[in-house]
Amino acid sequence: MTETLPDASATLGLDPEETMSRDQIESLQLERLRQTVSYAYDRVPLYREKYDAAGVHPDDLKDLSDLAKFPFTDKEDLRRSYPFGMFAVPQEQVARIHASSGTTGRATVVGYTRQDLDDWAKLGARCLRIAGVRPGMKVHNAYGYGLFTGGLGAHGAAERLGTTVIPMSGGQTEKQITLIQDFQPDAILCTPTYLLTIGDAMQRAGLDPRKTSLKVGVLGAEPWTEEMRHELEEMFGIDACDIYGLSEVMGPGVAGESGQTKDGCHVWEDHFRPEIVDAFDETRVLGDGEHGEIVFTALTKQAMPIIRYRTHDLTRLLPGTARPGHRRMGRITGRSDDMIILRGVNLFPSQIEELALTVAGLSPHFQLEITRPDRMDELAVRIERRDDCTADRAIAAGGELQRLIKIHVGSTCRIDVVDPEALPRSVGKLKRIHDLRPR
Ligand code: DLL
Repeated sequence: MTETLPDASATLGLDPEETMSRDQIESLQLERLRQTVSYAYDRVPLYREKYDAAGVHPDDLKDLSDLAKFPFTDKEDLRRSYPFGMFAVPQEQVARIHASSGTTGRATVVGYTRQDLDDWAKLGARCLRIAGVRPGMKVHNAYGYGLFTGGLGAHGAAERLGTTVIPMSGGQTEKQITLIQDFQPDAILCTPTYLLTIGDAMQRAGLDPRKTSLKVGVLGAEPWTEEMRHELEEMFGIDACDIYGLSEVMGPGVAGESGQTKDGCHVWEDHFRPEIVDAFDETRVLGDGEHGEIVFTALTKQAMPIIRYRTHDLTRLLPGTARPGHRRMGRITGRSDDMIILRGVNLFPSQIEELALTVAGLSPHFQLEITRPDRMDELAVRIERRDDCTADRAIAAGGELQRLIKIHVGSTCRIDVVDPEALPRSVGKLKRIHDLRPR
């Protein structure tokens, strides 16, 4: 008998659903979709009221495309149901609660049963594994622990994969650096801007981030660009992969990027059905490849079913590559509520990041300030020069960025190039936009 080589899925211990064909995934989705919509209708008054008012019933789901007949769910629904009105199980079956503070209004609260936590860990582990993290590796987790889903979500994922987890949480940058040097982790989990903060702090302390033991970064929770990937990979000599998720839909691990193809996050479609809708007319469901807002339906959640959740994240769906049965998301270009409309021109912070990182002498540390001095909105980009860029050269670099923004985005803005370390650093999700317009 000839010996056959074990295939990649057996060697890596992939979940069987990861290697399903598109057809298999879609029939699983339909079965799960019918179950979850009936489950939500029977157990959560908000869904029943919405569906009755819209004249739809779970029995109307004959096909995946029938999902478009059902109303959306949004953050406001969660706020109105504060704290536990969206839960579908009695409290004693809720094993954990997370909440996001949000900048305005009430927190949005989410709950998980034991089974939900188990699914979350499994999908998070998939994201780490597809990025290149392996059982037995040491994983430094610098996502914030607590009510934020990042820390505990990534923790569960890393444990499930069989790694040694270092639960550092966010902040205390000096201590992060000490532990990275002393514990010699193979992988780091944090936001891209926090990794930048750590790298910067290392360089200032005379340490070379390329000399750490780190090989992989699994980075997410905020928008970032290919230029930022390049910056971080160069800075640390690592592979930097994306991980996407949101609390309302589960937390980190809804989608993860392959370290081999680095071409966007695969949505784990055995557990989530994504749709893209027109960001300005949500009644229009768009096709694969078209840009719009991504909407998610969780197919297996018990404690808090979520159907057609409006994320406000702008992206598109692309065919799967590393996991062909699961579609990929393009990079999130921004959130529809983070879009700056400057004299009629739409602009996202990620466009500034992309352009700034092509200008020699400018660093990735920037913030956007919107003011309204004379009834007209003005945008100022405050950006740090790099250490090796003199203050004189920085003026020219600022002029170059201004020119690029005018050409590529179409907006005129002021550029203030400031000294290194003049801007606040992120320890988690970075707030790039400072809106100083009168309310
Ligand atoms: O940020 C979950 C998470 C934690 C994802 C750690 C990845 C890593 P929320 O606090 O509810 O949950 O924020 C969700 O963050 O709607 C996006 O706007 C943004 N976001 C999350 N991941 C990415 C990403 C977590 N990879 C919101 N790229 C989402 C761009 C992201 N934006």
